[in-house]
Amino acid sequence: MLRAALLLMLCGLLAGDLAAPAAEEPETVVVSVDSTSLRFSPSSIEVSEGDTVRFFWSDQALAHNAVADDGLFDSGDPERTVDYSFTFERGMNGTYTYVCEPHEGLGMVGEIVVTALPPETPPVEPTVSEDTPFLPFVGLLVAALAAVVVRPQS
Ligand SMILES: [Cu+2]
Repeated sequence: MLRAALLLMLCGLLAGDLAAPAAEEPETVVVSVDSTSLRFSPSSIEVSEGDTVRFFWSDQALAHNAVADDGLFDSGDPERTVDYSFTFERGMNGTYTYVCEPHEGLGMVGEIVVTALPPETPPVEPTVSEDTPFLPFVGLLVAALAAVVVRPQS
């Protein structure tokens, strides 16, 4: 059983190596309000193009909003409960500053650094060509491992 498990693990690793690198999944980063009620939390974040920033707070003592200095995003009127998301699309890399309008003078400001994605590459059809030396090698390796596994235990 142990050998079979090891073989499965090895096959998994080999398959992982052969697979094309997975595209980075878009993420959502939540910005809330900290316990002082006068600061975004976290006040500075770094995301990638394609990621979403979600301004989310509920039942706060004070009403807040999040408005980009350049007008790119705006959660609307200050509210004690806000759930507003903004997605930074490809090409929108840069540094964005924003404020809570009622509390900007008290330092309730934030920063979002958006990093660029690597250039898009067209999807490549996986092909098995006869001059690919690696695939037969993997076959041999798996066969050798299988031989070890099926050998009767002494
Ligand atoms: Cu505020």
